[in-house]
Order: sequence, then structure tokens, then C-alpha cells
Amino acid sequence: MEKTWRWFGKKDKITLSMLRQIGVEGIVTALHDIPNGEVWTLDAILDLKNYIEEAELRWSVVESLPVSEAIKYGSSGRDKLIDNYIISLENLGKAGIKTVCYNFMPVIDWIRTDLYHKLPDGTSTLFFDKIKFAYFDICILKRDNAKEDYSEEELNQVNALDQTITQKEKDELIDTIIVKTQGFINGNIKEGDQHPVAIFKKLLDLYKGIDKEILRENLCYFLNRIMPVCEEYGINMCIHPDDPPRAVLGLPRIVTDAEDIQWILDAVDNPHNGLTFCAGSLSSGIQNDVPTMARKFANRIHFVHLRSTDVCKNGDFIEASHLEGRGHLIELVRIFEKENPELPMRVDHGRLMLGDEDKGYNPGYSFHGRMFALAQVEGMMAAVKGLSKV
Ligand code: DNO
Repeated sequence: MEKTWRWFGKKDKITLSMLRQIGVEGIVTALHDIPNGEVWTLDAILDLKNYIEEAELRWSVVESLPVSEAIKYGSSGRDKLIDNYIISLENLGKAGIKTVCYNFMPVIDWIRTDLYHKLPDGTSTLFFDKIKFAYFDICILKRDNAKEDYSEEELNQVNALDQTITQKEKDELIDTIIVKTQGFINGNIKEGDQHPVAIFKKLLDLYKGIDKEILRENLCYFLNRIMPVCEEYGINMCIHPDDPPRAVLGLPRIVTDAEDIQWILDAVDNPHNGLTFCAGSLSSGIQNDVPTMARKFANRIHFVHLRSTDVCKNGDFIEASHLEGRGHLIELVRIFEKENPELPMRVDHGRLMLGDEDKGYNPGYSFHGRMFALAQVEGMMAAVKGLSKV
């Protein structure tokens, strides 16, 4: 597989020369300064591409060309936004960048409740605490009928948390769930936005009446419109699974398991309609057997995220070591090296370690933690390739 790295552009504290030194071959990035919905011009794309190439690297994957909410909930304004999306794809195609990752998660992208969960060895990692999330839903958002989505035992735990949680902890929870994890990926809410909860509730309202069927239809509408430009330029679109892979906050989610993925691939049966195989997101769904899914969808997978999770009985989950957990990365490396050795792969969500803590990196995107994970994955790749030669 091609060893790639998610890099956040010229302002990223992790420089391209650092990445050259640790054996990275390809860059995964986006035009992060362009607001969601606006066109990526050919000039802006080429400027970043040249910058990457001057460092003797290549721009392998776009992550992400974001899909605007109006396309997801399907308002009358969507056609203009899809027109813009098509122009951006055309410009990427002209620049020779042909793998584009995106997601179709309404309102909120990936979800965590704790960005600094301490591990016994002194490093820290990301964590999803189901009760804290339910607390956010019921007591902070005060979403209508939210309680119906939780068991009696969970509601009792939410009440208990309500007795002890401080204002500072509440503010941190809001910041973690809807600001810090979202802003840096061209999400809906940015650091510094006033009243993030109010903005968030307005966004949720846009999805009243949008169920799984409608969201699926809207995805098909979008895909059918962009497939011609993808065919013309040979662009592979790869949808990112939902993280976590389940419905949240009353919102439908449509990329959660093998059935969902099969549905999407069949609904628009075109090789350019493919998948980002995010082992981390998929492994956090207890319904998913990750290596089986990798084998099943291998010929439509255009990009791979390697990380792993452990899921607790109560629905909490934690990022596992890249060597362990439900992602079974060693088996995935075996599968992908056999099926498609050219496939771009990036490690995902490193721990905070060895001085990463005070650098202000985007959550999950530490330097040492990801470098450590990349070394582990490189070891897997070398072992798998070496074994196949014996
Ligand atoms: C989080 C990421 C996601 C991913 C997008 C792709 O760490 O995996 O934000 O980039 O969902 O569109």
C-alpha cells in the first residue's frame, strides 16, 4: 500500500520535510481555507500540489471535498451546490488528483466525548462515553423526545451525572463534541463561534422529517449527478463510514454496516462510486466484522484508514493500539496488499505522547502518536510482503 499521511496544509505544524524523514510517500489533504460549498479553483489546487511536489511528495488523496448540508437534506438549493462540487472535481481531475474522500453524515462528522483519555502508560487517546453523550443530548441540547433513544438504566446514569457535573465540565463537553472535533475538518462550527449549541440546534432542525430512506435518496441523487465528471477524469469517490456507525441525535446515518455499504455500491453501480475503508469507524460498531467487510468490498475500496477500536458492553468505545482491537489491522494489511498493493493508506488517530501534548495538534492528529502507528503498520506491511516471498 502507498504510505500516506493526513496533512492540514501549509499552516500545519507538521511540515512536509518532517514527513519525508519518516517515510511518508503521499499526502492526504484538502483546501481547508475554502468555505464549504465554494469552488476549488484550478489555480488554488495547483498551488498546493506544486508545494507538495517541491517537497518530493505527491498529493495522493483529497480528504475531504466536503458535501454541504443542503445536498444531504436535499433542499432546492442543492443543484447549485452540486454544480460547484462538479467544477471542483473537474479542476481536481485536470490537476491529476483522482481519489476523493467525503462523507454523508448529517450535521455532525465524527463524535468523541473525551480527547485526552489517560492510559496507564502516561499517553492519552480519544474516547466515546455513551452516558456523557446522552447527557449532551438530553440535558444540554434538550432535544425533543431524546429520552426515547436511551434505556432506563442509561437515563438513571444521566440523572446521576447531572447531580455532579460542573459548569466547566459541561462547557468542555460541548467544546469537544461540536467544536474541537468539527472545526478543523471544514465542519459546521468553528473555534470562536459564539453560541455553538444554538447553531447546532438550528442545523438539527433542518433534518426534521429526513429519515434513512430520504438520506439514501439524496446520496444517490448527488452521486448520479457527479458520476459523469468522475468518469471523464477517472476520479474515484470514496465515502467515509459514519463514526460511530449508528444513528445519533435523531439523525439518520447510512454508512454503518455491510448492508448499508452494499446498498450504496449497488444503487450507483459504478466503479467510481467507492469506499474509504475506515477500519476505526467500522470497528466501533459491534455489528461489524471488519476483515470480512474488507474482503467483501475490496474491489470498490479506493482509500484505507488504518486504526482500531475496542468497544465496551455499555456502548463506550476507545481507540485501541494499532496492533490490537476490533480493527484487526494485520489481517487488513494482508488482504489489501494482496488485492491492491497500490492502495493509498493512512494511519489514523494517533495517541498523544512524547511531547505531542502541548503542540496544539488537531484532535487525533498528533505527530509522535501517528509516527509510532505508521511504524507499526510498516512492520505489518514488511512482514506480509516478506512472507509472501518465502
Ligand atoms: C476524523 C476523520 C473524519 C473524516 C471525514 C471524511 O478524524 O476520520 O473527519 O475525515 O469524515 O469526510
